[in-house]
Amino acid sequence: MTQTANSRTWHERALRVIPGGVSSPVRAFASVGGTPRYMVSGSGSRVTDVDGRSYVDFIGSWGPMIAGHAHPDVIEAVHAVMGKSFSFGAPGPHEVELAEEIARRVPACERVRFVSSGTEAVMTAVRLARAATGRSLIVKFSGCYHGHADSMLVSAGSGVATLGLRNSPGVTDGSVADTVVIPFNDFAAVTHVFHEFGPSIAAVITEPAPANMGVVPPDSGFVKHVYELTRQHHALLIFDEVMTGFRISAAGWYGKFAREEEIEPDLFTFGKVIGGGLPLAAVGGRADVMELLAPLGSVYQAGTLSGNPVATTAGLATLALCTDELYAHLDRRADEVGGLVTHALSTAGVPHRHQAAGNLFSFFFTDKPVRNFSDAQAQDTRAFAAFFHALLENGISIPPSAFEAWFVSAALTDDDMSELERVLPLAARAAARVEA
Ligand code: KE4
Repeated sequence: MTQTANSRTWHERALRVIPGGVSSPVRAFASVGGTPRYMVSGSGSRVTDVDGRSYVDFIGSWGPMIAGHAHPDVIEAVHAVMGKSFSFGAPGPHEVELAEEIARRVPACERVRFVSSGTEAVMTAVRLARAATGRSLIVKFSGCYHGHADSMLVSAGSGVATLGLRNSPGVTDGSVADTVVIPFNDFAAVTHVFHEFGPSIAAVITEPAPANMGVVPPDSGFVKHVYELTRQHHALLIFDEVMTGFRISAAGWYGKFAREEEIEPDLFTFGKVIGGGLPLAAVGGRADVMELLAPLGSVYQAGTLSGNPVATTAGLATLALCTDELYAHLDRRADEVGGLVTHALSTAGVPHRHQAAGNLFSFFFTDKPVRNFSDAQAQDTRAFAAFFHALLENGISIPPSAFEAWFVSAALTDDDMSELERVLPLAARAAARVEA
């Protein structure tokens, strides 16, 4: 496997000052091996590394670059405000406009509070749920990732799954004592946990369609079942839509699937797309719950840069591009990519599962359905690694983990698809050689 010299040099230099050489573990190629590529620019559907090598990008900063890199509308909007200072530590019009846009798209978000990361949004949602109910227990599903707050780092997905960690040192038993973890898509388990602990459960938090163990869509009726149990037991339902929100529809998974099933979460967390690539996330939901937040209520939460004018402007400009036509286009592109990869892996005789939630999708290297985290962990990650590197060596950048979703952008072109189609047989054969 040839390394791009400059990425290697940069990585050696990074390792001397940054743990693992990265600012977020999943970027380190820990589960696929090799040296991460050091990226320096992006435009449309492509990113370019320090060696000047260009890649069709299916990571998109893990979701935010839904309209493509350096979209001229977003760049222009940010340029128009950044010259007026980046942050005031005071309220401003842009955050009001962004909150109004979120509430327009997701009417269940009667109030919105901005933070700087999905982790902070989840921390706030969990604290609110406990304050609103006076209860302690939070139920989560194994393989779902809700950021790196202590109470959520139990059988988490994404980088925790990628690194094969069960939990994290430094997370005390006390801080996870009130977190109950059950398998996703397990109707009996969620019924049992409410039967056992109902009066103590503050909330269930879930990715409505988990995408941090790879993409594991909910079985028909599962989310509704969870919702109904929360109603019966007066617990809250928190939809963690940091990944799905404003990506799989104008109103995320909620807009695409939940409303028609009359599922009304009490709280939501959002991130990624609403910041357009700048640090911005949000917690939103029922006014009576959200207004427990200081300064109206006594649930404390704060952030120096929360809702700053540059990040909110980038989010507004990105959402302005996220029209129904864009979502329809993303769905078509996602279907196209899924078809190309499935054809190549099938032709090479590589066992695989293509699983999708709207335009979020991933491939598991197994021939068995993946309905939960233990199914996902049973996949052949070595075959994935071979597939990953063969693509990367040939100019296609997919997430460096078998436990992540692929991200399509509206900037993908037919030429990008042709490039992918050209490289896929080679990558599929690389996976087949490992399988053999
Ligand atoms: P951040 O704190 O990374 O902004 O958001 C945490 C988070 C919360 N909830 C969900 C459903 C999420 O997917 C995330 C973060 N997603 C990962 C990608 N799988 C971030 C990538 C990374 O950790 O570098």
